[in-house]
Amino acid sequence: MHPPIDTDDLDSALDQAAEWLWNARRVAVLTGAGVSAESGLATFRGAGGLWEGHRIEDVATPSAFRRNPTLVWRFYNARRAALRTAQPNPGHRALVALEDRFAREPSDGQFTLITQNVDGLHQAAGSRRVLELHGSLRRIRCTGCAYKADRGYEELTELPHCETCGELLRPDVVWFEEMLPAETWNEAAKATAGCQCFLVVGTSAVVYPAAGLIDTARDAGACVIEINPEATFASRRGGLGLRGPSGVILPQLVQRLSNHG
Ligand code: BJW
Ligand code: ZN
Repeated sequence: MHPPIDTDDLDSALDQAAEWLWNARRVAVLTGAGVSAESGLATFRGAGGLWEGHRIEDVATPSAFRRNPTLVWRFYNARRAALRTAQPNPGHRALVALEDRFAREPSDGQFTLITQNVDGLHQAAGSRRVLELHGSLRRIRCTGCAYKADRGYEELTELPHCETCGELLRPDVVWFEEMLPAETWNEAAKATAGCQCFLVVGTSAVVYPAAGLIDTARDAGACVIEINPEATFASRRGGLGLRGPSGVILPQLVQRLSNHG
């Protein structure tokens, strides 16, 4: 692992990051809400992170849903409504360009995009291999039977119920205290342990087990690059910090990489 690099010099940090990527064949990326901030979507924590005065921990748990499903559905319906018009930003598109580059390596090349986001904007931008750790706002599922469906971002009733069994429907996302989808998690852990370069983009890195992937990458000897306007818990674990919005920094990084060599 590389010692922490505290640099104000974005230019040389970008050169270093491009050099690491140039030498890598297998790359994995972990994204969080910050990558969609420039698409107009709110992040969960920090300034503007509260929804109508509620912390995410108060609306994204099974107990919150049992206590007040109408409140929880209001939160999710508002976010689903915002996604009807939200568009991918240059950060999402730069990750597509990175995938194009690494996934087409003749041998052994691999690019894995691991996201904590449920907004589908990576796929909308054109990313092909996306591992959604925390589910998707497009999908709903029944709390009483096996019904599950992709309903896109169509408007649902205030408190939607299952047409088959009559029980409450819920968003197919992962709340606190719930397990992540096992197969997706295993794939993410495997890609992280096998990568040579790991990018951490737009996440506060406080939510586990996703944040633990940063340690997995570091322990496996990967170069870790964080892209975030702020220092985070990920920064404390060392690696290279590229300070700035991902919609600006990621395209610059891709540009450096194509100029390299
Ligand atoms: C920009 C930017 C720009 C802004 N460009 N960047 C101790 C150890 C291990 C685990 C635990 C523990 N204590 C408790 C736990 C368990 C818990 C947990 O981690 N809690 C912590 C908060 C302490 N984890 C769980 O419960 C998980 N399950 C689990 O562990 O199962 C086992 C278990 C079973 C039974 C009992 C207990 C455990 C599940 C976690 C599920 C998280 N779900 C959510 C909601 C998903 C649905 C939804 O979207 O509504 O996932 S919570 C929320 O946080 C959401 C996000 O994916 C996740 C992470 O947030 P993210 O993406 O990092 O966003 P922010 O807002 O925090 O940060 C944004 C960043 O962007 C900031 O850094 C900005 O600076 C930056 N930024 N503009 C780039 N333009
Ligand atoms: Zn049902």
